[in-house]
Amino acid sequence: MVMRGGTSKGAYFVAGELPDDPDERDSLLARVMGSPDPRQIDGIGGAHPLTSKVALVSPSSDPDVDVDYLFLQVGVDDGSVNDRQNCGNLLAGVGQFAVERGLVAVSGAGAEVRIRMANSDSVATASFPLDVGLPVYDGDTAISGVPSTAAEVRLDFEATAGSTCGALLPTGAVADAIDGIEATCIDNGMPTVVLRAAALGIAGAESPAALEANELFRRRLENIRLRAGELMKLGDVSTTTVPKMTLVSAPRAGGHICTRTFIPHRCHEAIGVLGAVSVATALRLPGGVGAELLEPGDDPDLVEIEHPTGTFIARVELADGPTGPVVGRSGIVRTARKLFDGIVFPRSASSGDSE
Ligand code: NQM
Repeated sequence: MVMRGGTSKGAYFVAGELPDDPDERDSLLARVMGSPDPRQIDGIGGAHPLTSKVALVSPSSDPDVDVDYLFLQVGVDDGSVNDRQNCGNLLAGVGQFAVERGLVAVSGAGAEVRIRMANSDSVATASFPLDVGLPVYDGDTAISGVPSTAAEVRLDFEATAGSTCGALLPTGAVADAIDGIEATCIDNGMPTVVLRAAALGIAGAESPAALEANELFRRRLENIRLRAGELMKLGDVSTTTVPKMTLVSAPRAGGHICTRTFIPHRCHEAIGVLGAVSVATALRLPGGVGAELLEPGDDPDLVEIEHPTGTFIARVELADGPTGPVVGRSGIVRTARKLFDGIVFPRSASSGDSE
């Protein structure tokens, strides 16, 4: 099934219907998407990291959750298939997909599906409306970056702090100097490096295309990322899609902070879900890089993040811990839609390279 999940789009499969062998499975998924090829012309991928995604969903053996969800990022240009990150946007469609495929039993006017995000071994609950046992996709909820409205999907996260790196602040500090630039390296569901846009000589509200065209800036950002990956205990991140890089500046459009995020080589048209939760957390920590640029609203737990196509509201609850703030629950609102359900015809594994 092809679904839009939040501001991303991907192919959702019942995990057991794909080959067990990970190499065979990954080769198949790359061919399904049409990778490697910058246009993904021979597959169903959309020629951008945000539309070259896969969700594998299976019934869970853990009685505390309903389904397991493994996210796989398929590299557009290189055909790599990577499980080193989560995706909170595709997560927005996992509950509905599980209902459509009969993986969970539901009844009544709404479903609450508990989902284990296998990439980080953390749990999210997706709540969405039902009609006669099937998901309702139509609705009047708007999210920035999607031109049409749809039914609300609420996602509530548990224990996301340090889910990939082992600690909320994997370097042990709230701020580090990397290549002479101050950064907060954080993992509240997505390993992310938060930097002040001005420290890198940019305004911070440039278009994704303008930022991607700035070669010097991108090289500098990548050097910082490679170093941050080591400091965040992720090792050599030259071929992985984490950490993400978020540049922050003062808000311009009525939000609380302005962002531009690299995921990590393309500039996001919006911001990722767990990426947004991680950025909001960094900005609320005393000493977090860019915290002084945050112009909070009445409820300090709600951070309205400006991005290239609008704003994203992340709810992050912090509490006082023995050695400083500890992260409580977090949550966000998304929408998702079933776009297509059918049979995909990947090119065969033996099909040659024409160049
Ligand atoms: O951060 C893109 C997206 C994402 C990830 C990325 C996401 C998240 O927008 O949870 O949703 O950062 O590669 O789908």
